[in-house]
Amino acid sequence: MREAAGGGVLLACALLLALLVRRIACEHNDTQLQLQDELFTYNSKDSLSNFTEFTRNYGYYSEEHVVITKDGYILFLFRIPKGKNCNGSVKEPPILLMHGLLMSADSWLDAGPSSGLAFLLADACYDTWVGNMRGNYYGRRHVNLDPDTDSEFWDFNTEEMGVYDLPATIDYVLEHTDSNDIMYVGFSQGCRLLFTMASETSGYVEKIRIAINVAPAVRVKYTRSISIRLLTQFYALVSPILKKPRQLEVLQKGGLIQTATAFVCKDYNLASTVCQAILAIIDSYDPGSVTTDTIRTLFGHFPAGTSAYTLAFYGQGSISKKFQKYDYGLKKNLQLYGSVVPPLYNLKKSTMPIVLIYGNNDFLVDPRDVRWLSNQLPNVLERYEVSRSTWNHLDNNYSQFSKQLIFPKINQYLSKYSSSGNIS
Ligand SMILES: *[C@@H]1O[C@H](CO)[C@@H](O)[C@H](O)[C@H]1NC(C)=O
Ligand SMILES: *[C@@H]1O[C@H](CO)[C@@H](O)[C@H](O)[C@H]1NC(C)=O
Ligand SMILES: *[C@@H]1O[C@H](CO)[C@@H](O)[C@H](O)[C@H]1NC(C)=O
Ligand SMILES: CC(=O)N[C@H]1CO[C@H](CO)[C@@H](O)[C@@H]1O
Repeated sequence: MREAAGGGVLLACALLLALLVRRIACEHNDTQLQLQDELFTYNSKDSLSNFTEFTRNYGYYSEEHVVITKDGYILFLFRIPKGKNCNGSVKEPPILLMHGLLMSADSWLDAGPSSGLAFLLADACYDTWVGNMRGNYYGRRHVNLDPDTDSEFWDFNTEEMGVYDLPATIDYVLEHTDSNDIMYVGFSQGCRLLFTMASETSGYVEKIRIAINVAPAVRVKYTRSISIRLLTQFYALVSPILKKPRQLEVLQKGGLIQTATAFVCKDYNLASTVCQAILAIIDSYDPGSVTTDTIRTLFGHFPAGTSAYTLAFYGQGSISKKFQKYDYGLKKNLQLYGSVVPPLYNLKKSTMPIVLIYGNNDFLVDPRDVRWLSNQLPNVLERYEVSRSTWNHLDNNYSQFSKQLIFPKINQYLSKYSSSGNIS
């Protein structure tokens, strides 16, 4: 059984890498592209409801807002002003949720009304805003760049998300709610952006009353997931030679991983073994936590797309073992930073109250990196380890936001830092 799973892992891994390499190598081959496009269309039919449809399907009222960043990116921002099961008055200040790498606002709904964190928070009477970063399917527009034809659109990594997208989103929420600050809940990359923003901008730390960081992907020195190391380091290596928009946009919805998954599961008759294995190679294995049906759901919203440079940035981080700025190579580093080596981000500037939540068995965000982060930050209220020994990173999709394990801890701090508003 173990060996079969091991074989599946290798097969899946080889397939994903082969497809990735082939995609880049065959970019000029029109026949190849047409073939891929057919596969994409096939998968797109299976894609799930968008945020608005999802919430409304379950009887929740939600709103669609549009944020435009200083550098012209157009991002959808969603809001559930008050949950279906909220009896009392809406609390203040508003909450902003920020998704992880290759995810979107939908990841906060995927587990459904009984465990999706956006639903749980809205039902606990928080004014819940759910953001999106440039590059995913809700952030794939620009005032004058076309993501399909302009390579420049994809010229970003998490630095730009932290410097432009997050501040624009926060300012939008503050303006529309007439608040002075927000409460922030980030998952994985969502936390990285928060610390990037604090380091690289001024005036925003004061706008965060408290920040809850779930599985923060900040320093990634100890990331144990071999597939993620391979994938991100592969992009760190090839990113300088990528030029076309189709090469620079990676892992988009209806894209490569989804195609590969459907392909493997359908044609090799190994659905449960291999699909489970794909999850297991991305993360550690948490038996019984994610069912085959759940896997199909998960791959409907994930991956949601980003830029090659964003993946490359994580690859650089796992090589440099530091939380530092993007490495553009000697010449451009000197120009941009005035030094050959990219400077470190300044975590000491994140002076807002911080809670860190992490899993012991997380192969993407290792507990050792979370402990290191905790020691760098000046204002950590609590570092909380989820009490399930096999808890991993992708449990976060479905299990992490579950009522019993994560929500009570998040709600404990949010309710302490909020007050009952006068809107009923
Ligand atoms: C393009 O791809 C097709 C299908 O895979 C293949 O038969 C053909 O030889 C390729 N052409 C070139 C120029 O690589
Ligand atoms: C979500 O779907 C609805 C109905 O199909 C559509 O009107 C709306 O524009 C979509 N929203 C987004 C953000 O894609
Ligand atoms: C709302 O009221 C119902 C029925 O009175 C109760 O069961 C539920 O726990 C209440 N919810 C909250 C969030 O207070
Ligand atoms: C949709 C889905 O698969 N939800 C899962 C979320 O996590 C809980 C707890 O592990 C599962 O029971 C649900 O099935």
